[in-house]
Amino acid sequence: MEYQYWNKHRETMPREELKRLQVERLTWTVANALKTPFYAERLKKIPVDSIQSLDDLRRLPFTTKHDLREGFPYGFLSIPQDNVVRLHASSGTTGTPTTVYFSREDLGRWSQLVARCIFGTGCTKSDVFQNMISYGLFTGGLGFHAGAEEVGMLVIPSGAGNTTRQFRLMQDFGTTVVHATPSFLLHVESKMQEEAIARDSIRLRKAFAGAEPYSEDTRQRIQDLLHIDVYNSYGLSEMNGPGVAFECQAKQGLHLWEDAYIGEIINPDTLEPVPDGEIGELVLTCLCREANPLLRYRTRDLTAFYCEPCVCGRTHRRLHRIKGRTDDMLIINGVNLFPSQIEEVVMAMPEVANNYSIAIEKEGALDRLTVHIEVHAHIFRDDTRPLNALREKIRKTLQALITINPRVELHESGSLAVSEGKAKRVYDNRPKDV
Ligand code: DLL
Repeated sequence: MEYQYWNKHRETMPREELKRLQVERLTWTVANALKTPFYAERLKKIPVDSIQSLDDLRRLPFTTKHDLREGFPYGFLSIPQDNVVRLHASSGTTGTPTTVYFSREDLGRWSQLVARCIFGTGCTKSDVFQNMISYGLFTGGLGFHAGAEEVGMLVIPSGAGNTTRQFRLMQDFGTTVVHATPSFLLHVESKMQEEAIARDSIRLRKAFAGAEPYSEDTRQRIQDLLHIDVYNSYGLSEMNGPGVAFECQAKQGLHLWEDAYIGEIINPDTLEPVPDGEIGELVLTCLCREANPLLRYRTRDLTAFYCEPCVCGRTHRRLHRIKGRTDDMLIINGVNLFPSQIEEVVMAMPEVANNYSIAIEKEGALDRLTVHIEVHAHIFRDDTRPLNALREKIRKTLQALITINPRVELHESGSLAVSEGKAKRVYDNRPKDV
């Protein structure tokens, strides 16, 4: 396959050269961080001049979401506010939101990174790009918008939701590429069936799907149902937003752009690095952000590095698909469970339609896990045997994998709640300890 690069030199530079660039940018970043009220205090006792290599990075303290909240609103700003041209914020469903700030140059560097991701999937300026994700404080909308414009695509800023209007735009303007959360893409497919939109009335060929975890089976399902090529896209507001790591056409993991970020993977309990290739928490340091530097930020995302070089020729290491977040882990009757383990079973079953959710209740002293799953209409018939057999098959497969005996409830396609942005999959209804 012919791979295309946005910035061939940068993306394929020998690792030794890449590491030298990282060290150069790290020393700049540390000096810049000292200009923020937060790091001026936090790094007081650390001889920052001694940070001269990638190994020295480990002498710096971690930064956590809690720190960002403590520093809200301007504690992490390293330039005068007059030079800040934009802010974004995380959804902040719990507590104070966290904010990120950009100088004009930061915005330029960010859109270059997103353009690199988009171009690396084989898109060109001839593509018509429909950005079906929320604009506003969320970074997904404006972040992809700017990157796609950088590539020169025709950008349709449709935003999330309103599937009927999305189809109309696709048909009117010949959209070839979309960006959405994977759960919204599944919803789009269900709606296409419902509204009887003919596949050949749209020209779609690719999608970028990210902002929430999803399994390989879910990707496959979206690809097969919509007849498109789906690329996994990872990012977080604290590190700009999208454009942190992205799949290339080889689709064997997400290249972390190591000229812009240093990635470490640690054991979240011991805070020590895990051996190469093992799963742990991703820790990121941004290397080319002026307004809002962050050192060793604990993302809480669980992943691992692929150690072998990629066939595409890029030298930037790849991350595994995110398995979940350290704070997503559910403990059910003492057993640890990640929602992604349930998705892996459910989305691999052809009888299952495009949505599911997980509920946990307290029944007496015990926790009760119920998995609600939408299944295709043809399974709901007068004869309830196929439905019962399917329920039992799902229950057994789940139990074998997660060692918990779940209750499985099957629903007709389209009956579970859908979110336009990140899907809400887990409803933990257990009383909270006070
Ligand atoms: O979700 C940025 C983004 C926008 C990424 C559009 C990709 C596409 P936040 O709202 O700050 O930023 O949420 C970041 O979402 O720490 C992960 O837990 C999760 N996440 C993002 N991308 C993926 C992915 C944006 N591809 C948090 N797979 C991150 C799994 C993802 N989880």
